[in-house]
Amino acid sequence: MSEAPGQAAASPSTPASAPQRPAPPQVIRREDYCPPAFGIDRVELRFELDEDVSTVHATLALRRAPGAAAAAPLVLDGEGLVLRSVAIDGRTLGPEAYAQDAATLTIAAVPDVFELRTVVEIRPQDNTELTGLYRSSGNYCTQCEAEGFRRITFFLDRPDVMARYRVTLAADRTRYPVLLANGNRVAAGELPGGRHFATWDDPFPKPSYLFALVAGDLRCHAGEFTTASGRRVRLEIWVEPENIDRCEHALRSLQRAMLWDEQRFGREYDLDIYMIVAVSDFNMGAMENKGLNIFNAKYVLARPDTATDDDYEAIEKVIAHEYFHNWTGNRVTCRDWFQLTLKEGLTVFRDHWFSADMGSPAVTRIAEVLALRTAQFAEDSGPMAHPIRPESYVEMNNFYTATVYEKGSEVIGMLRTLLGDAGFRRGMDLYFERHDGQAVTCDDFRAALADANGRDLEQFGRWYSQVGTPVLRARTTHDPATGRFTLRLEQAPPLAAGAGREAAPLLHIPVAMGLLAPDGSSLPLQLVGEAAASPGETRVLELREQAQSFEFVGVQEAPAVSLLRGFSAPVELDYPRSDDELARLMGADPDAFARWDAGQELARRVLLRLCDDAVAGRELVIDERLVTACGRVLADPRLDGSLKALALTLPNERILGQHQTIVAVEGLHRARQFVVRALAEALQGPLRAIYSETAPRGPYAITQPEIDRRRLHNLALGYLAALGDDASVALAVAQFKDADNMSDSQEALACLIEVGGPVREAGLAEFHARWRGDALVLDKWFTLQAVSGHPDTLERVLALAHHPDFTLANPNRTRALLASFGLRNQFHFHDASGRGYQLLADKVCELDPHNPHVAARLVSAFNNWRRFDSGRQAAMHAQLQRIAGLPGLSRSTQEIVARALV
Ligand code: 0A1
Ligand code: ZN
Repeated sequence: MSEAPGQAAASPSTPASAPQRPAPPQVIRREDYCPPAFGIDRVELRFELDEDVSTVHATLALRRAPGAAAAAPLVLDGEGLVLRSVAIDGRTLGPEAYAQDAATLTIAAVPDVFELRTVVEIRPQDNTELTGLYRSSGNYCTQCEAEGFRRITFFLDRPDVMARYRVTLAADRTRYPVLLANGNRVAAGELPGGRHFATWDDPFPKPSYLFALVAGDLRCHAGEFTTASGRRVRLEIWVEPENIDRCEHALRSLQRAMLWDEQRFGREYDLDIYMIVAVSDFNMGAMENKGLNIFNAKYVLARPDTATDDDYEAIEKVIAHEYFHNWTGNRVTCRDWFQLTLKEGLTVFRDHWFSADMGSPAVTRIAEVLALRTAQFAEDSGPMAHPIRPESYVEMNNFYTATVYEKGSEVIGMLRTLLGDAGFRRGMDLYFERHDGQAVTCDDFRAALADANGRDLEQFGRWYSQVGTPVLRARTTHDPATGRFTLRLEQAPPLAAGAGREAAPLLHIPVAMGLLAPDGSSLPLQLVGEAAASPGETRVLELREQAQSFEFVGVQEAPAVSLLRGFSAPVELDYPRSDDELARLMGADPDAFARWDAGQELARRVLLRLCDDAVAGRELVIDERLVTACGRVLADPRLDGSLKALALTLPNERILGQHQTIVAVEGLHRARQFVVRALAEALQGPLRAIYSETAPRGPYAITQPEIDRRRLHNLALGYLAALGDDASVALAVAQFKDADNMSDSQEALACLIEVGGPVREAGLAEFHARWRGDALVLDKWFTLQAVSGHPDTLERVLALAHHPDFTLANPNRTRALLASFGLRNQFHFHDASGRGYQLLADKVCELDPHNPHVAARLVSAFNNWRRFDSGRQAAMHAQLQRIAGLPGLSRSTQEIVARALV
């Protein structure tokens, strides 16, 4: 995609029969589901790929579904297609036999069993929306989930229509030497006029959203995997020629994921070849097309000098996620799009488990919960709040959300907690046994888990309809005379207004907990009436009523309660405990997640109090307990570097804002900046010592101890640089100059940006000069500036939006600057002048006609506008109204804006 959307002439030359404008937005409801009237057994596609017009020949073997009305017409989905011919059983139909509108092709009279042939023309080079067939860096590629296949050919484009595909691609051999599609390659050869072809056959029936093709000038980094049953699978990572030296990590990640799925879930890969193609222009992270994954290059390419440790981890996770879809999504797919969490929640859950097994379970869990609290909790308390299985949508692409993915994964995690690892595995085995090759529902999944374990999961099923973040209230009483300790748990509806307070049915909530004695030791967990304590230091209480009391015996001294260990349920905890109790948990809880969480709660309290002080104009004074607690963490030999870095990273301003009725934008920023500086001053000695102790001792290595070391090293640098003294700034300058890897280089540059002045300008200029030709690294240059806390960030971002390297045509670049600014920089985006809002709205308006999916995601930055003061509310409201009034606004953006304005 070389054209900037602002200049692109996107409309294809359409003859009179082609649709001119899309149908008005229509709400699709879960309760209206009807099975398809026709099934498709086989699909044969032939693509003639050309620079101007590409032609798609489709042959579909159709049959009327049993029970469908005998006279029901055939209604196929199709958008933006120029229909050249349509034939049934070899006879070409005249225009009177069919009707085409903006979204469908209807053929009134069709036999029960027949062959349909259509020929359509499309113009992939003009496809800026990046769904359907489009071009990226001159290569052809596809993105069909959720409803992109209808932009390629007329079809029953819904996931419960599963068919076998045979696909032939024909294209110029010089420009497109590589021709790929799903399945196994069964033929290839030369064609006249310098063209060539390849035919691919996929033996597994699949829904159309899993269709993929790629044609281009690509290079392959290949490997192999031998399955548990001894089958050899060829693995191919396809990239643009200049990236061939950045594929090894992706390949190794894929091999690890394949082995893990065999070991954990007994699932083997089922084709002879597994291909991954990296493309530069992609709306999302990656796509699990059968045997031919298409990836945003960001989640494939890695070299030590270009990718950070976080990038390496993200690549491993996304590669695994797409691979795991082969069973959870492809072999067993969704009946309809309301069931999206059936494959996404479950596959995220599987990739989380994989990441925990590959690295540190505690670090992985903390990162997951942080992401959940930052993005999903915010979504759940705003206008886009929806259940993990939504009830309605206007544009399906708007429902690839943190709720469906991350909360969906938490719901599966609760099932694992309730059933135990062995029970969960039994349930998964039964799910695959029952439903392999089918398109099913979330209820089918839950039934398999319940049946395999003889468990009643009816009440648990309410999690699929529940909206908002439920509150778990905990209160305790202790009677030293009897040694009885009572924990009363109560569930309450979400705090957010409008999230269904009145009608909140009771949920089934697993609460993992433990008790700590004053000396920090774990207490036995024995309830009244039990013969003995439960094994281990953690037990899972099941809250099913509105309130339940759990009475523990043998508790002589008041314990500290460790609640929601491992974050056993996606709830907001309301448990007013003392700072001392938190400090005890922080120092001694055997559950590393709970230890971190206690520290975060302590820091949050301190920060919120300081925010109040800042707003009231009182002097800010650091709480010594926080300093002591942080000092202890730094000195704790039991904690690895990654855990220390996480523990010493203060809650971000967005999470803090969620704990205020009206977000105090300036107060939070001031408080957080103050605490960072105060901690840096108080802990200067240990921080300097740690910085030098953790200095690199050899060349870069991507091993866990090295990652841990770098994280602590960079955390120390971040604190020291906040002091702004010459010695600390010199450390950042030196690290930036000497770094042999992107983690150290990026962190040093981030510090220089905060420091500002000549060191910032020099660092930015050097980084830009070095990486201007590398899109993924240049994205980092934009992001680092967009998320900065430096006072002139807004001015910078406004200027960067006009930088020659900025373009809205590339989703990664758009996100690097604008989504980073709008969603991650609360202080500067919400600048009281409203200029941040103006910028974002301008860009949404500019982008919407070209890529409505990315525009809709950007506009979500305004979703929580009601949480801010009246001045900011008015400014955001005005921008939302301006966007809503834009003539021809896309269905995607319109849906988000309309919900925000309700
Ligand atoms: N199924 C993919 C996510 C995805 C969804 C839509 C896309 O394009 C509009 C692309 C990817 C996954 O979960 O990885
Ligand atoms: Zn997925």
